[in-house]
Amino acid sequence: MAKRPILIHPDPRLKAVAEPVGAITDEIRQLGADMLETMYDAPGIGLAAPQVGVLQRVLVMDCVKDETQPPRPMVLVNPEITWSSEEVSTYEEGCLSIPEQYADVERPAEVDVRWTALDGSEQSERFAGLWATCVQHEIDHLNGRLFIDYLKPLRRQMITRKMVKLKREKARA
Ligand code: K1U
Ligand code: ZN
Repeated sequence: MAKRPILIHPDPRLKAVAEPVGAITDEIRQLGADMLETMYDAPGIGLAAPQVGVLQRVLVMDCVKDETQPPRPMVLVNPEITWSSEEVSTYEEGCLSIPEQYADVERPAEVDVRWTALDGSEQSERFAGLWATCVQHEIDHLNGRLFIDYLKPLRRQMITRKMVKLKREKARA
């Protein structure tokens, strides 16, 4: 396993629509393992392949927050939302590609998701709570959408300016 660098907004790769994965290869299994290591190290509860510069439809997540519970690392290939609840919930979201910026985002409270697992099997599950918020945030990444795209233009611009400044400072350091 290897940690991969996380892209910081703005970056054209974070605005691109990722390509479906054709087959589960060793390269995809390696990508999943590297993404989990990168996510746990950050630390984060999710990560999508475009955030590490790979424009393929792969995401990882583990939303187990209670440290007395065992971790649940998940790798979802070609995930698709097949049902969304009418009920919505609001969560103060963050993003590893937009460090230290948080905002309330309203999304369906529950979603059904279908995906391919790393053993090639087809899976589906209903997600609720933080898992539902996270899987929708990560699928948005696969479609080139960031949580700040749900905000009013002025707030989005302010956050983007802060990120441009942060990237400039990081490049100088
Ligand atoms: O996709 C990402 O950028 C990861 C992001 C996922 C996410 C967070 C909140 C709501 C929806 C999706 C993060 O993991 S940000 C970091 C974070 O939330 C966290 C970090 C440490 C402990 C607990 C949470
Ligand atoms: Zn994110």
